[in-house]
Amino acid sequence: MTMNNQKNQDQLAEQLERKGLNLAAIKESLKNQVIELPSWAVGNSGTRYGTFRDPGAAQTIWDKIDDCAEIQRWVGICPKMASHVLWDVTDDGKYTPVKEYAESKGMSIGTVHPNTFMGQQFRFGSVCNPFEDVRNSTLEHFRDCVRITREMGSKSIGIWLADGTNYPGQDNLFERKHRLEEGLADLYGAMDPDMTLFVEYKPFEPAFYTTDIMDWGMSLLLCNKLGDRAKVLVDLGHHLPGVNIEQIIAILLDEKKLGGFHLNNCKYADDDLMVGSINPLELFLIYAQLTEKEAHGNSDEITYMLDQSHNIEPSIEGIIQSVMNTQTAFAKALIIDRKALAAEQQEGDVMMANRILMDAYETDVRPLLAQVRAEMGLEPDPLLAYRRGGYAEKIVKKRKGTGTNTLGG
Ligand code: AFD
Ligand code: MN
Ligand code: MN
Repeated sequence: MTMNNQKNQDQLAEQLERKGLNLAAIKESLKNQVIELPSWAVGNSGTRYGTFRDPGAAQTIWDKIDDCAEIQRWVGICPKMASHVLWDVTDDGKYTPVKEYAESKGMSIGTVHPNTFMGQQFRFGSVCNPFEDVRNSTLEHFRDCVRITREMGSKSIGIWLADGTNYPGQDNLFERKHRLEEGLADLYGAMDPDMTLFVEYKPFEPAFYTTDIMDWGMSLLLCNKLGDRAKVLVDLGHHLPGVNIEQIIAILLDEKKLGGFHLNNCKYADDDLMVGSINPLELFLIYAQLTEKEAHGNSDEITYMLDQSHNIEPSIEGIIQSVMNTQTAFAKALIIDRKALAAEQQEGDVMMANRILMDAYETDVRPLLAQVRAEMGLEPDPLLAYRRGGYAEKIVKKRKGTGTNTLGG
């Protein structure tokens, strides 16, 4: 560490000591942060208007593991890849080789996501579908996902249902709720005893009149009915404009029913942009709840995943920047002067309480993060280091012409 850096570190340590905070403990928290990388984000992805294909984009689950391992090489806090079963299929339907290949690359498989929205049979939904044969085929898929989760060595299943209706009168809403509860109970009962189910919610899209799991309240209702190993999954892009997400986080944490996050950012709807790129203050305020001492009870059991769609930026670069943005929000939340904040809250001094919180948000934590990365044996700027590493050029050559990896067309 250079003299100047050491001086900065000492100054920072003193500032933090005055707040009753410990620099070494903060650095430890930052080193222990874990974010699962989404297998479905490293390949080509697009919108319903089309996909801009990048040469070299991952095609197979093996490519995806390679790309995630490359990201992990530079960021150091993403040792797991979350999988989406129907986008990560193997030729022989066996997944133990996937676990072994991931391990050979220093990775492991994180949360496994069933896929109940791509098949033609899901026109009117999956478990909420009015036709029993579709509901039954969905339950079969769920059971296969439990097997895949087990073979991949994962302990968590993340379920997002696109189920819903488009028109008033289309279906009986009471019956849809009953089908939903029965279907999820079947999945929950099929899980191994050491598996956890994350139940994701979303207000609309692809259904536009009702979505069967439309908000955090419905997800919490279902999780409470299912049992201790069912928890709410909060996708940051799944809230109508203006919803206070950090308040939802505080409630779910207090109920010990926050299972995890799909991290992304949005401006208007489920835009799946880089987390922290549009509204970094919101991300900081979410981490400010996650790092409340009362939350510590189960905040280390929470699963953080990116869930993003990189349509115009190179996927790997978008993911690396997203990880860095999440580290920034977490670091800023860790340096909040909690003692002084609590005192001003008890005094009812609105101005000073807000100022103390915003003081942490306004702090430049890049030197702290650079130091943490240095102590982890990593470059201070993972994105620039990745660019210098030459991986992007390598995969273009290696994957040229495979699958849909052709420019334009
Ligand atoms: C879409 C859905 C939801 C889901 C993700 C991966 O909106 O967020 O988690 O696809 O299946 O973004
Ligand atoms: Mn999601
Ligand atoms: Mn989404």
